[in-house]
Amino acid sequence: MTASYELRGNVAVITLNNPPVNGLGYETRKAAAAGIEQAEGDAAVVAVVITGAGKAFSGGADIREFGSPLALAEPNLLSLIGVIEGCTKPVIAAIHSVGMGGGLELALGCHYRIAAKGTSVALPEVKLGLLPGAGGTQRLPRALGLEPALNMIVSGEPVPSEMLAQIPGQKLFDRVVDADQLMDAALALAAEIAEKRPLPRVRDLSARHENAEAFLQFARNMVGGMSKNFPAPLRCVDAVAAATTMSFDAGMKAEREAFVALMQTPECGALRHAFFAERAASKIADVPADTPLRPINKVAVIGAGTMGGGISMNFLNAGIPVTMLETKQEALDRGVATIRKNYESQVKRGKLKADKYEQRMSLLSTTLDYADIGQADLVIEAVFEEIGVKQTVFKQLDAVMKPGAILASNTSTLDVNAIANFTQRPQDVVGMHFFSPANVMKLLEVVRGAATAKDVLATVMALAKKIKKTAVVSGVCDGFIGNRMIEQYSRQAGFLLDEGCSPAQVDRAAEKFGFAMGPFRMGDLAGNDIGWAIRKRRYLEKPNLHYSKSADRLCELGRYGQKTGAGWYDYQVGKRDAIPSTVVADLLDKHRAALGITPRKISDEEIVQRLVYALVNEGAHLLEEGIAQRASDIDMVYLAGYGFPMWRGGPMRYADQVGLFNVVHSMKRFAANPLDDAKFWQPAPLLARLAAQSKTFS
Ligand code: T1G
Repeated sequence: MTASYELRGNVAVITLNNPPVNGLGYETRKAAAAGIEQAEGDAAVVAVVITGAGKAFSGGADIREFGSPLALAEPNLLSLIGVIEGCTKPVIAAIHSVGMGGGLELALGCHYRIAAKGTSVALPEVKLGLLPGAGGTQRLPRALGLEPALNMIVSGEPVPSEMLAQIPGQKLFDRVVDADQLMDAALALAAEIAEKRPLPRVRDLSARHENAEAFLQFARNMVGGMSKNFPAPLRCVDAVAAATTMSFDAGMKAEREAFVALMQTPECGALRHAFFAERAASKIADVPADTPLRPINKVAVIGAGTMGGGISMNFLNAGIPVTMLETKQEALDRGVATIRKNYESQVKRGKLKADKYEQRMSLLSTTLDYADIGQADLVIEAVFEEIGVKQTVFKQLDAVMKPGAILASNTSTLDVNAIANFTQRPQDVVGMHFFSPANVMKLLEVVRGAATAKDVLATVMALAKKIKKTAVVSGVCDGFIGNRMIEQYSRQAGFLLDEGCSPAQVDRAAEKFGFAMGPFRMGDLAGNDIGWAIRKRRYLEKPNLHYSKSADRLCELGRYGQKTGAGWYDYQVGKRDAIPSTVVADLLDKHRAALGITPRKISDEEIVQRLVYALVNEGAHLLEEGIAQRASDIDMVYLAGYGFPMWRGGPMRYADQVGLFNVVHSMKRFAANPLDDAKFWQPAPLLARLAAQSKTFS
């Protein structure tokens, strides 16, 4: 939790030690500052090396301290860096693995920097709704040059140290060495420069660019266009611009003001919430973090359709061999051709190198014979969404798969317990619900059956990280977390049409709120027939759960959406622009007349509240039923899988910000609407309880 101090000959070595990533928390900052002072006071010490224990040099400021007095307690990060930079003896940063955020800023305050090859270097503060607040916007442009520094600060993306070391004229790294040589190289450098004066300080350099003003104006235009709901990126540009127009101290002042202002923004709070939500989601309350994992070296995918192909690509991308199985050769050929086409378009767009494409395709094999997949460590079924078909497939899998293989279903709504019971090994069965397009969407719902073994869960959660998915555990219910909530959202969208809204009005309100796509444009994209099939099932299962019939009327006309050239909107051939449709307007007029409804004007505020609070109320039920482990998991599902605006942190976080008392109060109004669903708008007991106690979900 601190930093250690030791002497290696006449060099003092300070090792940051605050697992898991040496976040620069108060105790660590205090110990590091004390180490510098100790080195200064020891006449035998000629130089100082700062390095990090464990898996990182430093992952930056300790985000867990944000919002607490510790974050700014002295020595705060700025003061610590000032102590380092002001040290009368040379201080060398020996950076390995990860040097991010405040960790990189601390290194920039050192007089010399050595990095191990492959070290990931970044200033990711912008991803938390911030900007580097400990001198990064002033020192990095001076060390690296204006353009590469601005790109790093505005993108927040990590860059390998050896790539940065190749930038002509850069002063970021004095040396880049093999990881196992890092400390020796740092000690050797210390001996080399021990007596060298004046001590080189990044703050004394100037931020180089042949036409800074023009470049910065271009950057402002680009960044402004891409970050309309995020204040931080443009503030990053302003702060970096100060490095070219102001003195170092004036630039530092400007940076500090911007940092403190951004820290207060709701966007920063939401992005920090999302950061921790994503990491919390990977934890399963009753599955120990050190649960042994089953090795996954070979994967089989049953079904080479849109989902099967997309699922396969995730594993190919991670370097894991896949065997795709189908019932007919032409289905296999089609599936392989689609995967090839996807990769080729990535190569064309420069997103994938040609040799990587070939390497991935070489990992793909196909078969029509179940006997060929028996040795796979994991098999994922992605066949037609009908329980009878699943039964046939899982009985065959049970017969051929080796003992210990994980049997996963990509079902989006069917009962994973029922599927598990088609086999003699229900403990090896789990749901892995990918979202279409499966090779693009980050969300993966990991559906835990009653019998699913803990090591199966731990293995799938670790595998999800390897294939770059955001995995969230769901219990078994119809629709799991995401689709169960979206069903209530869609019901409200239908009622709004009945009561007088047009599809475009509802979509505009939802998209103004920040959804990537409103419910009707999304329906036209995904296919309105999918919802139609679910409603038909619902009418049989729950006859007293009423829906607007407008969507059924639409589907009866064959208006399934983009795939049929018309849906809630009209589409021109080959175009995806949603054009308001007179056919749909007439359909809705007739539909309302048949119901005896006089259309009324509905405000955007009511539209958004009914759509979002429907998610919140259903989410509260999911928490109570134990289907979702925590409210932030539900937020993660909606941020990663349903286009909920990131800067609002997710539906449950948004409800907390609005105030649960206010949410419940609005729900009372909706319950009084005879055309809505009074029963649905009864607040879930958990929501009612929290609201009454002025508490929040988180
Ligand atoms: N502070 C505290 N905890 C952190 C942390 C941090 N900066 N970064 C990660 N963790 C925790 C994380 O919550 C998880 O905890 C564990 O470490 C492993 O994380 C003034 C103000 C460093 C690349 O934004 O990008 O400096 O769940 O699963 O995949 O300018 O974590 O295990 O209990 O992600 O190996 C800027 C954010 C801070 C870096 C490691 N720094 N972290 O990835 O592990 S703001 C960041 C990451 C700042 C200054 C400003 C990654 C990683 P738990 P993990 P990983």
